[in-house]
Amino acid sequence: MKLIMAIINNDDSTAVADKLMAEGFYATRLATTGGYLKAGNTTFIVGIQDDKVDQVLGIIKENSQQRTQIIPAADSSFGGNLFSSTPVEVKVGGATVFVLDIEHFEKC
Ligand code: 2BA
Repeated sequence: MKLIMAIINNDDSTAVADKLMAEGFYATRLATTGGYLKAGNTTFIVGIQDDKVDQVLGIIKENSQQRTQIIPAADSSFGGNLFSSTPVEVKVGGATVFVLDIEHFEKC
């Protein structure tokens, strides 16, 4: 069994959740915050059998877009150490995905 942890842009999270539910997967959505931009994102945790990993990754990829985000000039609130005289462009996403082995699973 595997646990997929996928960090997804908030704007894509409803589409990802809807598709996961439609294809019969259980998923939990956590409201999370990126360490660098300090902006909200959504982390999905999905427990699945090994042979379903590709299907779930496909859903995440199909519904997560890469975006360009502009960080305003001289705004130290983004990343804490970022001081720039011109706005900085950062590419965010589609999704950041971790696939972990599950040692034990049960519902008690
Ligand atoms: P943030 O940490 O807010 O990062 C937003 C975007 O800023 C990143 O997009 C990346 O393009 C850039 N970025 C992040 N850290 C940077 C750094 N130290 N120097 C330069 N640029 C940096 P993504 O890579 O698509 O990441 C989107 C979100 O996924 C991240 O939001 C974070 O919440 C999560 N994430 C990404 N990689 C991770 C990792 N290795 N471990 C845990 N969370 C991760």
